[in-house]
Amino acid sequence: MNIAPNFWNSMATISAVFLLTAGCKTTKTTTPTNATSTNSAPVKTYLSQPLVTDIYTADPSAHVFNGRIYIYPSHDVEAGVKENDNGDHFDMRDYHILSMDDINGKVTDHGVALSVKDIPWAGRQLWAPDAAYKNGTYYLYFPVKDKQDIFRIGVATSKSPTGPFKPEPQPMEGSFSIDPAVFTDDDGSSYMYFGGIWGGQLQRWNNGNYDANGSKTDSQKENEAALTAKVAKLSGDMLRFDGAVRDVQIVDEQGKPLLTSDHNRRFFEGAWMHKYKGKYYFTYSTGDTHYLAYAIGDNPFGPFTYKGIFMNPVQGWTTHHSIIEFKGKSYIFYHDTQLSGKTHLRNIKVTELKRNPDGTIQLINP
Ligand code: FUB
Repeated sequence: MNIAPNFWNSMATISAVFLLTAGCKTTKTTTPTNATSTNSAPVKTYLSQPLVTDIYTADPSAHVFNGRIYIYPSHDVEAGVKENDNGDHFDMRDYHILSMDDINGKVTDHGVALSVKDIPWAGRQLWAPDAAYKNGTYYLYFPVKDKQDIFRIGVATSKSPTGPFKPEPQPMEGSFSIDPAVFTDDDGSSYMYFGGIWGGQLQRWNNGNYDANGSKTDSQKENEAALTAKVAKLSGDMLRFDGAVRDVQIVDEQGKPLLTSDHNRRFFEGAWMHKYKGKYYFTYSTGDTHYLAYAIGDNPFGPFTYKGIFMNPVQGWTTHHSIIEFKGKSYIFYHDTQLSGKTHLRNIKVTELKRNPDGTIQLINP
C-alpha cells in the first residue's frame, strides 16, 4: 500500500464533505444510505454499512468453517505515527477475529487472537492476514516487518478458528512482502498468493535478494511486464513453501503480460483466489488506480487472463477484499473509510457478488 501525493488533495475534499469521526468508539453511521441533502453539498451514499463500529477493521479475509463465517481482518488503530509513503501510519498491533452465522447476522468480535508482542521475530506493523484449515488445525498467516524492518510472512496455529494463535518462532522461509492469501484446491493442495508494491516492499525484491534502496515504484520499467503477485504451493503441514515462489502472470486476451504502465489493469496488492465452475479466479487491487480486477486461469499457478474490473474505487486509498460462497451465493468482503474519513482507519463491509451466466463478474459500485 502507499499514499500518493496527489491523493491528499482529493482526500481533503472528501473529508470536508463526508465524515470526520475521529474516535474509535463510533457506534452509529452518520451518513445513511440514500440520504438526501437539504443544501447544495453533495451527500455520499454507500452500498453497504460497516460490519463493526466499535473498532476499526480492514483487509477482511473471510472463510466459511463448519457453516459459520469467520473474518480475519487487520485491526486499524490510531497509533499517532506520521503518515508517509511507506505506510508507517498503518501501525497495527494485533488481530481480532470476527464471526457471523449469516450474512446479515450479528457480528461477534472474539477479541485479540494474536499480538505483535507475542511474535518473537516481529518488529512492527501487522498488516492484512488470512487463514486456512487443515486436519483439525487452523492457520493464521500474517505479514509483519521483522526487526530489520523487512516485511516477512509468518504463520500461527490454533485448534479454534478464533484463536488464540501461537506463532511459529521464525517467519516462513523464503517469504517476503505482504498480503498473504491462502487458497485450498479441491484435491487438498494449498497455495499462498502474496505481494504488495510500494509500502508492501515487493519492488525491493529481485531474484530472492532484498534491496532497501530499491525503487519506490517500478515506474522506470513502464514498457516492461509489470511487477506482479507471487504464488507458492504450501507444504503438507501448511507451515512452509513447497517448491519455488513463482510470478502470478496476468496476461491480456492476446496472451501478452500486462505492462507496468497499465495502471488500470496491473497488479498492485491484495491478492485473492477462488474457484468457480472449475476456473481459477485471481482477484486483486490495482492499488494506485483503486480498482478491484479479476483474471481467470485453468490452474492455481496461472497464467491468468485479464477479464475486467469488478469493483469501482472505495472511499479511502486502499482497496482490499475477499470472496466466499455462502448458502448458494457469492459475497465480497471489502473495506472503506466511511466511519473515520481517514485512510488508515477503515471499516469492513460485505455485499453480494453477482456473476453473469458466462462466469464474468458484474461491476459493483461501493
Ligand atoms: O492494511 C495495510 C495494507 O493496506 C494492506 O496490507 C494492503 O492490502 C492495504 O489494504
